[in-house]
Amino acid sequence: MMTWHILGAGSLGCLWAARLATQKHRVQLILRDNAALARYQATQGIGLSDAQRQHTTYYPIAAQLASDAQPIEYLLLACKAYDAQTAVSQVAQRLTTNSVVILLQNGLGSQQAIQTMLPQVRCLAASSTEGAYLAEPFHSVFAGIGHTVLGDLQPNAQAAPANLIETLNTAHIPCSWTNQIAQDLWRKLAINCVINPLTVIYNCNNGALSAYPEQVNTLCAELQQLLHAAGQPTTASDLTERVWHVINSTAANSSSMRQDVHKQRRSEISFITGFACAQSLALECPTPALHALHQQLQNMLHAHGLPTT
Ligand code: NAD
Ligand code: KPL
Repeated sequence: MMTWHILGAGSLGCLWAARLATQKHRVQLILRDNAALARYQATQGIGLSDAQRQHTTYYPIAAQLASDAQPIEYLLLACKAYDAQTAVSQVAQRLTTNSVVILLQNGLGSQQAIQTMLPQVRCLAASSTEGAYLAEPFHSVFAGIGHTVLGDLQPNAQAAPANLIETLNTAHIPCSWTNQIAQDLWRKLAINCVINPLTVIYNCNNGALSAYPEQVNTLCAELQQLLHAAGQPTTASDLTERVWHVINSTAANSSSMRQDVHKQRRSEISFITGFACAQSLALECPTPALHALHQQLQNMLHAHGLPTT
């Protein structure tokens, strides 16, 4: 049995917590403050429902604060990218050289910042296609079956953690290991850089982007240059085809960024187009259409009264 700490009891944190608890692992939620702890203790525990919300199971998982003294063996960081560094710094003193930290954040930038903060700790980045949302606090709805790829942020750090991958699959968290997680993260980032902002700007589902082929193709061409400059030629080679595939295969979906805007929630823009624009400057690889898109997205977020970073 493993001991897991889950920092961020939102959609994905609850989804992972419930499945790990089912396998009798020792799971602890780490909540923000005493008020959150009191709100959680007034519930029946973590709720998990199927996509149709026909069945809900409650899991009486233990909860604590970041200030607890218990050392952390496996830490699942399940907060948004913009909260990740602060959240990790609150538990950093509880991590040891034997700890493993799994980073679920979307986009790029937060993972590297955390590995830099924790040079002695094994940090694994995750790229997940699972989908979940909160029906209410501490109650997650498992909306989309998917798969999670995990890999070391520090290249060739150690042997693949076969026991971890097996444990997660046994807990019905479908996942696999890669020695090249940067490739998966960059691919998802590039796809998100095209689809997410355009769906916000045109306020449309993913499939409706087929009405803007020139804009999509121009952005893909710039991102291909950026991927080459960033040492990701494999991801660059088929980016345009992949973007069109995602547009068509998720035609009826509303992108995560558009959902954030509709729900008046802060987006992860700084870790998507913001990160890509910063890389284009750092690598001296001009991406004018991407910069214009990022600026237009910021204007749009500002108009909605939302943070632009
Ligand atoms: P969420 O907003 O539902 O949950 C995040 C939780 O973290 C919130 O409850 C928040 O209060 C908590 N939190 C933040 N800072 C904290 C702190 N310092 N201490 C304690 N708790 C803290 O987010 P989510 O949808 O679960 O997404 C998490 C990450 O996973 C994001 O980067 C997202 O893009 C990515 N992701 C989500 C999905 C999905 O379907 N939800 C799918 C793939 C990737
Ligand atoms: O990952 C996505 C997101 O919405 O963030 C895409 C692939 C764009 C699917 O909607």
